[in-house]
Amino acid sequence: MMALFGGLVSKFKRVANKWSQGVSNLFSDSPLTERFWEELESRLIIGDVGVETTESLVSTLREAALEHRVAHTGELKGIFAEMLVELLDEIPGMGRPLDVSAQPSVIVLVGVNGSGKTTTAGKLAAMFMSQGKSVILAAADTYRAAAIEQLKICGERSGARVIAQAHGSDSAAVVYDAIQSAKASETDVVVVDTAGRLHTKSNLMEELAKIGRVAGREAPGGIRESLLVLDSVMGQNGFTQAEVFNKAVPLTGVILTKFDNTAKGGIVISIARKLRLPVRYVGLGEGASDLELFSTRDFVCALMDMERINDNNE
Ligand SMILES: Nc1nc2c(ncn2[C@@H]2O[C@H](COP(=O)(O)OP(=O)(O)OP(=O)(O)O)[C@@H](O)[C@H]2O)c(=O)[nH]1
Ligand SMILES: [Mg+2]
Repeated sequence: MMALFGGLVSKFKRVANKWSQGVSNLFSDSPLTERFWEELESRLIIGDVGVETTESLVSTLREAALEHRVAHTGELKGIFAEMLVELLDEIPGMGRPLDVSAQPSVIVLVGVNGSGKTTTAGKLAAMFMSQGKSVILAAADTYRAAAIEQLKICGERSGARVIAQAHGSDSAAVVYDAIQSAKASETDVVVVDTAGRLHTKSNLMEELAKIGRVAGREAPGGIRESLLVLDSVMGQNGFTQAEVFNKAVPLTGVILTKFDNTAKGGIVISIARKLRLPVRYVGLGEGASDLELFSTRDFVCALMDMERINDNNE
C-alpha cells in the first residue's frame, strides 16, 4: 500500500502548481498586514475552496494570529497547515483505502456524463487485482452500447471479469447478475459502472435507487459503497449533483477525477467541509494505473510547500 503514497506530494504539486505556489508564497516571512488576509481570502476562493469555507478558515486563522501575537506571515504557515489537516481528517474515511474485506464488496460508481465513471471502474479493478483481489465489473450503463464495450476493454486490460447484458436491458438486473456471479465464484469485489445521467432526469435517478436496493438485498453482509465520481475541473459546480445523487443512493465517498487537469485543488477542502464525504482516491490521468489513494498530509504538504506536517497522533 505504501508504494501508492510514493510521489503523491510531487504529483499534487505538479497538478495544482500555480495555485498552491500562490497560496504558499503568501506565507513567506513578511509582516502580517490586512493585505495578507485579503490576498489569502481571494486565493482560496480562486482555488475553489468555496466562499463559506474560505471565510471560516480565514476567520479561524485570524483568531489564531491574535492569540499567538503573530507578527510575520511565516509564523502562520504551520498553523494553517494543521488547520487544513484537521478539517480534512475530521471526515471518517478521508484518504483511506476502501475496505473490501467482505465478500463480495459492492462499489457503485455514480456521477454525471463524462465525469470519469467507466475509466475509474477500470482503474479500481486494476488496483484491486494488483492487491490480489478478484474483481467483477458490472456494466450497468446499459444506455449506450459503446459504454458496455468501453467497460469490456477495461476488463481485458485489468483481467477483471465483466458482467454485461444487451444494450438497453435493465441495469438493476445486470447488478443482480453480477452479485450472484460474484457469490457463486467467491469474487471479492464488484465494481458497478452506471450511466452518466443528467441529475434532472428523475427516472434515471429511480433506476439508480433500484440498483442500490438490489445491491442492498443481494449483498447484505457485504460492504457497499456508493461513490460520487466528481470531475475536479467542474469544481464547486459539481456540488449540486451530489445532493441529487445522494437522494437516490446515499453517497459514502468521492473519487476526484481529472486532478491532473485542474489548475486548483481547493475542491478537496470544500468536499470535506460541505459534502462531509471522504475523498478516497484521485484520478491523475487517463491510464489504468493513474489512480492514487488520497492523502491528507501529502495534499496539505503540496499546497503549503512543506516537507512534513507535525502529527500529534504519531
Ligand atoms: N486527464 C484525465 N482524464 C480522465 C480521468 N478520468 C477520466 N478521464 C477522461 O475523461 C473522459 C470521460 O471518462 P469516462 O470514464 O468515459 O466517463 P464516464 O463518467 O464513464 O462518462 P459517461 O459514461 O458518458 O457518463 C475520458 O476521455 C477519460 O479518459 C483523469 O483522472 N484524468
Ligand atoms: Mg461511462
